[in-house]
Amino acid sequence: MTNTLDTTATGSEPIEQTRRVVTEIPGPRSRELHERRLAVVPKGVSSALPVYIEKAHGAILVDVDGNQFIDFGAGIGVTTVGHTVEPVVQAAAEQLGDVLHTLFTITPYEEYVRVAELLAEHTPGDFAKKTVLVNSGAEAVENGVKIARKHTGRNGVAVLDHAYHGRTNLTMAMNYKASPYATGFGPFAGDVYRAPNSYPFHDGLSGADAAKRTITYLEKTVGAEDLACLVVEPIQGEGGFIVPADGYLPALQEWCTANGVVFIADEIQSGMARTGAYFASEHFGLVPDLVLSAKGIAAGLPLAGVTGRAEIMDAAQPGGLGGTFGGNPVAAAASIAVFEHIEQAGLLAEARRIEGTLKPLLLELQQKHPIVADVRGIGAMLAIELADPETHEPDGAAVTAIIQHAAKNGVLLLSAGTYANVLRFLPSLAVTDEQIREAVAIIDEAIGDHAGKAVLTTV
Ligand code: PLZ
Repeated sequence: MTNTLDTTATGSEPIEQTRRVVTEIPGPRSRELHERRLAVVPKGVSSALPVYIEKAHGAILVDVDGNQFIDFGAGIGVTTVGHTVEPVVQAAAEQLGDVLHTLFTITPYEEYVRVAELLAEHTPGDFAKKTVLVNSGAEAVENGVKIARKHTGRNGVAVLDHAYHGRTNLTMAMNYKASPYATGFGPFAGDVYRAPNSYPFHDGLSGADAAKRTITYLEKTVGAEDLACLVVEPIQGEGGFIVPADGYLPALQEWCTANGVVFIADEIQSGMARTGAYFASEHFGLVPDLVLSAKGIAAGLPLAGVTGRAEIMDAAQPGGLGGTFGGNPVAAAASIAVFEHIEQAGLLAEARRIEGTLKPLLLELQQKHPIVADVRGIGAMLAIELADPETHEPDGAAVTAIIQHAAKNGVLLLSAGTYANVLRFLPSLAVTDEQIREAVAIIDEAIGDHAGKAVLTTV
């Protein structure tokens, strides 16, 4: 099913939706650009695959050497609707010519209001909701915490093991992993408490038992009366696409509600159609007090939001929330088009199609290669964990080998997990079944090679 998607809005040549490797990876032009970059961009900003991208469309990235990659990363879950999808490009282009910026807190505009209406409509819960728009996921987390503190008059922020919430000062303190996100960057924000999570593959606990462990920990080490909020990712993203055991999240939400703790769902990676629902909270029957969204809500333009119960959102004093670029008109116009495109193109069903094709293939890989120790995820947010099948000792080297092999063969894959031993799949919803099958065949080959080498080195 090779197709060529329309790129009329960009005026560029259509990009054939196939992988094509025409040079070594990275190619000569990428290597040249990389040299220039090393002179002017600090080491702290690294790149997983230093091939320099010139164009993208649908599920395909085209680099400066003419190589085409099937993109299983979507910019870490941002171009969920596909790269440069025509109605989104069109909406942003039109907005560019109308008005680029006024600052909503000086002179407002309709696009911001419309995005707030759409988020109110599509986040779980049938009650009055309000939204503040900001620029990035971390900024949404920061604002969610600000609002929860103001509403409750409490300071404590609870997070879970293996969480990831961003790179700002407060969010560095909320992440599980110190390196590379926080090492050497202290002092860190106080009043952040990290509790055990539910990680079925490793803890083997039922949802009820895992929730009991989390709640007991928070009650003993902080006390509910000092907690403003509990921030959870319904499916943990950077932590390794960890799907909690059944009943875990509802039990946490119930405890929050009973104790006046604001329950915040960080849906920055799991949200916006990726899992076959607008927000992953729906799969667990959650109705969060606040939902944090970013990444996929504007298909690549910088936009993020905090959406929640009107009475909580209104706790902040006039002038207490804002920022120069938050809810920028072009990003907001793109976001409106994203919502419309999800409906018109039936993208929730596409996420389910992707699960229907990819998950059985991953389960086959597990049958064939014992190192594929766990297969998990929902919709187009799937992962395999590579570990010793008996001891569950993580095998990050296997993930690195697979990613390198895939890149050389025109498939962009990303790792995840506290031990970098999770291979995550978060393609755009434009990825075809054929592209999925090609990618899995390449992974299969890479695991075989890696396992072969592992055997040779131990002989
Ligand atoms: N919350 C759940 O996944 C961003 C990080 C990329 P920003 N995850 C990708 C990197 O290495 O910086 C993320 C997330 C969850 C918050 C964030 C933060 O979102 O838009 O990157 O600030």
